[in-house]
Amino acid sequence: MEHVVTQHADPATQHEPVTPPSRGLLAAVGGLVGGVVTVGVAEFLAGVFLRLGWSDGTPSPVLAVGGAFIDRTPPWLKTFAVDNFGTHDKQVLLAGMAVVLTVLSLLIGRLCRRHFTEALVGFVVLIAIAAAAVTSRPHAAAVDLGPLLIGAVLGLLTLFWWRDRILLAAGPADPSATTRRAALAGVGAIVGAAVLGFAGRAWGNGARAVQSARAAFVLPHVAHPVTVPRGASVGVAGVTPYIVPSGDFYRIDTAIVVPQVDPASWKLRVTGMVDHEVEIDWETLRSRSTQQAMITLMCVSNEVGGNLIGNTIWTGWPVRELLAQAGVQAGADMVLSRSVDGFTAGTPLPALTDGRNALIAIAMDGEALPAEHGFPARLVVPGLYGYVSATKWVTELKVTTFARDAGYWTPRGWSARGPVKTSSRIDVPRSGAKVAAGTVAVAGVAWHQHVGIAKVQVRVDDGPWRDARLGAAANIDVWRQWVYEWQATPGHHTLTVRAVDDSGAVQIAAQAPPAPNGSTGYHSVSVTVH
Ligand SMILES: Nc1nc2c(c(=O)[nH]1)N[C@H]1C(S)=C(S)[C@@H](COP(=O)(O)O)O[C@H]1N2
Ligand SMILES: [Mo]
Repeated sequence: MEHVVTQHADPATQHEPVTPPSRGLLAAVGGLVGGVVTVGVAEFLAGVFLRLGWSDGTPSPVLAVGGAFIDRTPPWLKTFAVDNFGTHDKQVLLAGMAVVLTVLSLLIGRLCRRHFTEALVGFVVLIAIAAAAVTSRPHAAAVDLGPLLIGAVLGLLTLFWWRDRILLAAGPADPSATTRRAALAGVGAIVGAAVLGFAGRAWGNGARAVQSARAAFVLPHVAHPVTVPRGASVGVAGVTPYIVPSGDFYRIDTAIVVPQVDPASWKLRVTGMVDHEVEIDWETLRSRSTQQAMITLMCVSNEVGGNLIGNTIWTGWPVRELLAQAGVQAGADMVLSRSVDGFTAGTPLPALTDGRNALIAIAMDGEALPAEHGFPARLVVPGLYGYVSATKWVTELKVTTFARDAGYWTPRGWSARGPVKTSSRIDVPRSGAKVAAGTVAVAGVAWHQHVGIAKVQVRVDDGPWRDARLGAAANIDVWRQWVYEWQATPGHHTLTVRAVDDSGAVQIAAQAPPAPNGSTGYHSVSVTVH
């Protein structure tokens, strides 16, 4: 109290430009301005570099750091992210990066006041980390560093300018004028740089060209159209639709932003242990894509009872025909498929050549692949988890061996081979549901792709296993719906499901997590009957 009174009473202190605490804040804000200018300019230029075709890599420092982080994600963290954020894992990562960058920028700004050299060192260290990430991305070249370095220079100039013009501005008559000026300059720079960054990103990813290419897509004439068999659906509300609409189809990949691949420049090359390399373009693939197949695709990260699985009708060209054209050499046992974004999957060669419907797919559910599901082309192989087979935005098939090469997830703790396991899921009633006593339809799906489902059984509490009624199956590569008419009695009950596949093998009862080669265990739900 006394202090304040003194201040008001003394005309000298009244002219102090800005009081110390607000100076600290002003310094921190300067760091934020410098950070946003750096990132905004770099992101804008990254878009320009991509659009002008100067870069094939990841010139965006934000996407490069995010991508490098994802590539170093251990299995437990991947499982955690998928379980908690599902398909929003990328947005969560980007939001996390924004928070970390904001905090670091504020800290660097704060240092600018009394420890300018240390602030500059901190800034340079961050730029070096981003540079390392940019140069580690697929197809990286020195030119990819351009946007980051130019952004860094402008960011540095911003820090100097802020220090000289705002922080050290000699005591003006009106302290609030400095603050006003700082606020205006700061907000202006932040908004301007952010708008620039987003504009560059939008322009650079070429989404519009790809959207119009998708819109112009016409399904090729299919020799034998595939349809849903009568009775595939058991007709119970709440059961996952037999054909999952593309908009609801689960999405899993390592791409922070969905790759926008223009079919006009897309190519698929067959390389490695082949008699002659083959390269096909979009028109060739389109004209060959006359085969349809219904295939249930599934992620190895699916937990018991999880929903990282979907069934649809794919249109494409059998991989074996393209491989035959290239001439696979003796000794090869794997095809390493590669995506524009550097992702790879190692698929056992027999799965691609043994006559099953392994496709280079260009359409799902009768329409061009959505961008997030691999437009313009992806692989789908019945009987294998997606991580070893279903490469989206595919651009290369390298014929090789398991001894020499490994797919993306193998060095990250997942099995080199990923055949799917017999599984079943209860869709209704949901766990925790309250149902009325009497007849209750317990229903869901069961699958063992490329083997087929022979039987599904339901157990109430510790009672005997009872056979469920199965919906029709289109083929052995797809799931089956099932329903069990339960005579529910009042009280709390646990319902458990298990499946038996067409080889007679009963689903594995022991609980196992997704890593390294797919979860096992029976799915149960608890319900209350009143
Ligand atoms: N390019 C690319 N393709 C990919 C992946 C990826 O990370 N990148 N993930 C694979 C995995 S783990 C799965 S389960 C399937 C999922 O395909 P979907 O997103 O169309 O459902 O894609 C596969 N293809
Ligand atoms: Mo997956």
